[in-house]
Amino acid sequence: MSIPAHRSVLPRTYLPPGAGLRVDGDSMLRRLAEISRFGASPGPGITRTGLSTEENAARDYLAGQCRADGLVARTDQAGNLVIRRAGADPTRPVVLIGSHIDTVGNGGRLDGTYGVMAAHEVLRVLARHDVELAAEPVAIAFTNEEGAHFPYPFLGSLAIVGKVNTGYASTITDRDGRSLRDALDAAGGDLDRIGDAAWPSGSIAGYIELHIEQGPILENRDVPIGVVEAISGRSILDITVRGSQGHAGTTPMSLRKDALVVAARVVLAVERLATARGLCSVSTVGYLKPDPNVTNVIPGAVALTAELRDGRTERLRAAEQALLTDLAQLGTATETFIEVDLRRVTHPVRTDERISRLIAEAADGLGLSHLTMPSGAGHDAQIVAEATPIGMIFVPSKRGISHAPQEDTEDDHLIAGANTLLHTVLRLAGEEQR
Ligand code: HGY
Ligand code: MN
Ligand code: MN
Repeated sequence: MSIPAHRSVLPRTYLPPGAGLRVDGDSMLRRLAEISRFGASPGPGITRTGLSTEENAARDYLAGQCRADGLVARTDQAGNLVIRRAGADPTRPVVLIGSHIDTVGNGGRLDGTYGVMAAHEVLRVLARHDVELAAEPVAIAFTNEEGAHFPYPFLGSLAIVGKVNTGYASTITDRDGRSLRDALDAAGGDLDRIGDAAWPSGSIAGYIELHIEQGPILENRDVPIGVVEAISGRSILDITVRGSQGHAGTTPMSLRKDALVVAARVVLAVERLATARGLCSVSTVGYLKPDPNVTNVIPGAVALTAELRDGRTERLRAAEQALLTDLAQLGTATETFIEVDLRRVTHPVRTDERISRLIAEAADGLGLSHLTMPSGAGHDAQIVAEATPIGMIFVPSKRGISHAPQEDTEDDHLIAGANTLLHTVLRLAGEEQR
């Protein structure tokens, strides 16, 4: 019977007697604070976007920490940092653990990075106690999970499952025109050889990702550990509305084809998909750029993105179709041209029942209450699921806030999550003490 956590936070010394291995929470938190410096200025929040100089510096910092611990850290052709124990037998199957170290703009210090630093700490503990396991735990820091600067999300995890569309990736530039190719080069990768980053089929026995919940459920239920059962899928529609640019003072209202007024109706149509029409779980326009974006000019064009998410594929498809129909009708009614490029970024996935059971057992063994729940956020785990069974562990987010400077989690919950990851790895990798 697991003991419910207390309203405030878990007392730091809360451990059942004879608990066995534990992470070094203080040193993990210290390194988490240190890596959070990269991208922290000018602030607020952290801007350490994928393949940026800030992410490269953070990766180098972590690689240095690994080497100081006697671990082997190397950057693959996709810019992922792969961390292993020295002298590990490369023929053994691998239990992969990790997450991403890139952030959104003005993001938080924990999204992704917490899971990477905890995975590093798990490898440190196993090495320090010389624990030999049937499968080898390997930690990974994926790059560009968010796609916040170079709009190719999940680049790193797509690379290890061999699913990068290099033709499309070679067309990707940031909004300043810098190519993803050049940025990947600067990060130590190589787009032309990104195929080398793929892991052989069957070489990964399982993948476990520890992550902050980024929502309010665990905190509201006062439960320290979430066992994720499914991860939402995501579609992005890149939309361009083309009207007629003109003089804001002399153009009669009846003669205007104001692209921004039409775009405003697009934004409301997107919002209604999830609210009034209930066609998908959530729908968002997070990016919108009028052109020329000048006070006394009627916008001639607007670029915007609609992002739709749901846990069920058929609902996502229906929501996509409903929006496409809305946009076609809106273009006709307003005599504007509305172009749409539909990108199905991820499919909804379910996590592996056996790994989820091991996560729950690990939490029980640590005396931590846990809750089975879905993930509304997307994660590298749903990409890695193409190659191996996956599991995800959540810890509470304060006030459910994420992708914002206020993103935060209690230290005790961060430590509890890392210990749950450690004991799930021990179970999944099949402990064989020497
Ligand atoms: O957007 C997401 O769901 C994730 O944070 N990349
Ligand atoms: Mn995120
Ligand atoms: Mn994340």
